[in-house]
Amino acid sequence: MFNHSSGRRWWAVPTMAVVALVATGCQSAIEGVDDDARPVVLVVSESWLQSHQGGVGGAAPGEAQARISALQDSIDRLRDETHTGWVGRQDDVTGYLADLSGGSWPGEPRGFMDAYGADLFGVDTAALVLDEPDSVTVPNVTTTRATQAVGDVPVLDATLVFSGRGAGTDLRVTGVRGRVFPGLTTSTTPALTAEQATAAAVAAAGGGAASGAPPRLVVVPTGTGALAWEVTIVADAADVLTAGAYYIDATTGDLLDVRPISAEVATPAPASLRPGATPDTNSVEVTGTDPGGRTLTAYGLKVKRGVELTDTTTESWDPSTKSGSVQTYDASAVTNENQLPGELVVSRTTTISDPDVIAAQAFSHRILDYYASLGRDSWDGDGGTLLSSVNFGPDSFCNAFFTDYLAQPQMVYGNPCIVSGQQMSGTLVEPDIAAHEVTHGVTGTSAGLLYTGQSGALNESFSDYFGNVIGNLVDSEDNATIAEDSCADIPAATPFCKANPDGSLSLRYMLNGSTFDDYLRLLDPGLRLIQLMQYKQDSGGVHYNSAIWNNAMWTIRTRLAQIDGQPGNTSPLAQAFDRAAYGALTTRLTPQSGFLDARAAVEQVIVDSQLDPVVLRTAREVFDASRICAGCAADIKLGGDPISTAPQSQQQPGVSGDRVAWLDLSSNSDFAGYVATTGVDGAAPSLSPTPDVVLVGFAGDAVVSIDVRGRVTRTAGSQRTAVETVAVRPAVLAGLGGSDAGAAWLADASTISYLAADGTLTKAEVPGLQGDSITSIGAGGGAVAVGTDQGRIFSWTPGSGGFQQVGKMTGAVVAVTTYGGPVFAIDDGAASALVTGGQQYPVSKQATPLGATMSDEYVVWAEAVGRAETKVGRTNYPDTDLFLLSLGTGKVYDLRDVPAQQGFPSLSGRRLVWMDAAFGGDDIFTTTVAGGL
Ligand SMILES: [Ca+2]
Ligand SMILES: [Ca+2]
Ligand SMILES: [Ca+2]
Ligand SMILES: [Ca+2]
Ligand SMILES: [Zn+2]
Repeated sequence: MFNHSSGRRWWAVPTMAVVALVATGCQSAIEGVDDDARPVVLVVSESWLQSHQGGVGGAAPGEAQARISALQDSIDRLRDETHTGWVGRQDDVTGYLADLSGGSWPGEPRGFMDAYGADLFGVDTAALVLDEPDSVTVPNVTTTRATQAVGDVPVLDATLVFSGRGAGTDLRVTGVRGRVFPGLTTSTTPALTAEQATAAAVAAAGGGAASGAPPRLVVVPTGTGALAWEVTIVADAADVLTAGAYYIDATTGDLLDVRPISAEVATPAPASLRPGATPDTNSVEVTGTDPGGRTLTAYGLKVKRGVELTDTTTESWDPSTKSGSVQTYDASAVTNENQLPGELVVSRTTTISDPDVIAAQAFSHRILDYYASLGRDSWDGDGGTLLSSVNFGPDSFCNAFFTDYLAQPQMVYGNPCIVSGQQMSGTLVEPDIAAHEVTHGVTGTSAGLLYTGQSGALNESFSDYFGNVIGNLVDSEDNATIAEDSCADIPAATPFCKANPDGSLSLRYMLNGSTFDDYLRLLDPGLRLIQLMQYKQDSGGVHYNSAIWNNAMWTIRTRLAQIDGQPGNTSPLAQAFDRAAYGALTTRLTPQSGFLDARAAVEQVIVDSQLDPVVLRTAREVFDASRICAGCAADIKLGGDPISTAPQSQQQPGVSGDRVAWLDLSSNSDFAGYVATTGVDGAAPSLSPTPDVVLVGFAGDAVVSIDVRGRVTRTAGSQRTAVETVAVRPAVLAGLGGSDAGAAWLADASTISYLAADGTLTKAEVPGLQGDSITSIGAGGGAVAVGTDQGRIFSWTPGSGGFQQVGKMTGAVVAVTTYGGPVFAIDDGAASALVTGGQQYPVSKQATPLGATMSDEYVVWAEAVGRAETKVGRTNYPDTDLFLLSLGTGKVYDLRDVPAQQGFPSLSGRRLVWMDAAFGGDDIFTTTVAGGL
């Protein structure tokens, strides 16, 4: 999205490592591998170790130690043989290596895997399909991608990437990253047909329909492997929970897994441009005038009715598959995203009358040409067709976006932005916007940067960077403004067209002066609040925080052009830097990468590409001045002790005694993830087996989770028990009320399930709903509270009677908590109230929907304390602090008067945990609250 984000992004990049520790002499947890004389050659995975030590997780005692010793021996052997400093990092899932680097081995990846594959990665060359080497994306570096297969059937999520140097007989392997799965022996002959599997997937989805893409056979890498049909289900645009890839066991017809990802499940292939194919013989040139008055030339195909806007003159055009063209559709008649792309435009003559149509068709081709010049085969690196739809939505839509969730990803442009009669912008079909959106497609099929917090800000920023690089090339300009052409005829600043220091108007300005000290510390409120009330806070401020990376990158580029004494469009140094930025994005970054990772990636590629030393020096100076450097961020006052500050988004924290649990979004979805659990000491967390959980909370010592299919699971120690299956959409809207005594969730429209600490399940109907829907659930002290969209508050003590209405808020109840009898509720009008002893007392008027919790002594919630501001503008988002109400004295305290948003508190006794944005992402913090307040 250009202005606002969608909660709906799916990325197809494998999950990266979560936690690891170095196996040195001081880590005595690993018996038999402590050898002070050895160099540290292996970073052991704490996650893998926890689940494989002492026989847990199917491993025999001692097996974990044996594996680690064997890996160390193999790395030592490799070091000895090559006399180079190889270091390995153990994979969290397989226990073999996830990353090997630091050395140099003479030969090709194939030979390397013959010699070392089985020992280091658990598979050898026979299990791999190697792609053609790519030496285009990063000059002087050769990247070779390999996927694992059983027979002809690809193994899901199994990829290794080899980096190397040199060519021909002088080729060397210098690094291997990724994950492959040993021990897969499943048969590859399906018992079910594709049709039977499709029917099973549609039934399992309970809605939606199979996409046009034919199901494919894959091996799901659990145990010895399970042969499965992968069926893509598409659904209504808003239905993020039904749509996804469904994996149907090809032998039994059982549903094995669901993943919230698009049809683009294939791993992105490296650039491998086919030799330019000949355009279709019916190809003709078309012309027209775009909304900015440019005379543009594009291409179409002669058909009976005139000229169809399919451009087959692109470098990615492939006549055999009819893919890789550029097409433009008219979406005037489209009323929801499901009907996209609309009608393929057919013009009666070669003169195109709709200015938006000729603009989309011409700019799209220019954008693909630019990426082809970097060695990329269309937007997806795999020769995909680039579709655009113009004239989408009402005039107040005011946006353009790149869909990566429809069966056929595409560009969508709204009309000029008019809100309440005021013209906010001109056309949105202009070069910067087009290139910005297509670059989202490039990112989605390469780094897969998650659209939240720092990774989301980087995702936005790379789109602005290449949007402006390409926009400047198209227009032969040298500006730092984004979407200035949309503001050409706007007389004065509007919310879309903002005033720049030089007097110009544009949507954003690259040289905005922001540094990391200006980082907007907002939380990403997660799926429930997005679906319930569109409360998304720009996914943690991605369109504000992108300004920091924009400013740094464009400053570097501008200085390099100045050194060359040329405009950016022709400066060799600026172009070399563009290539380094592209190499960093497509070969070094991962879904969770933050600003420091991105700086390191850019600098690594500059070094590997052997660019003029002035490029590295300039980049370092500017990154330092932008405060994008380890340890150079301004001192931030913290509200407590960090439990987890890993770069991914951590949401829905809960505490029970000294245990903490949360939802870890480190996989390929912005809303479904792993359950992470650890102690209040913040030791490395352990993760649930699959990243498909949407709700999590404690029920006593046990953890309760609800996954994308509505399956409720109780996990106590290593024991996982299926509790029940619920309708997932209403359950997500209501949320999961967890506590150290028990957990409650919505079993169906009016029935609440309560799981006590001992595992007992009790159900109760909420009476007298009168058509209300339940919008929040809280649990604590053995009681349950629910709130509705009409403001009604109900309370129930499982084991003694049913629900009773106890209170009424003015607006919809968006957060509710209880302990024993008293209930605390927050409505969507920012009012909070305490209900106790049959009375309702107003508490505050600036309460946020960012959660509430309660003990026998205190209530804690997130209160707005001002407005978050940045160098690039005021936001509509509050700064928040955790407030405390003492039930004993009635006093209210600002518990944590510290910068950054705090929210989603959870209490167990006086132990408090919450979500905190102090470090620029969604992290988990803890403290103990004093008594006697
Ligand atoms: Ca521009
Ligand atoms: Ca322009
Ligand atoms: Ca704060
Ligand atoms: Ca985080
Ligand atoms: Zn964007």
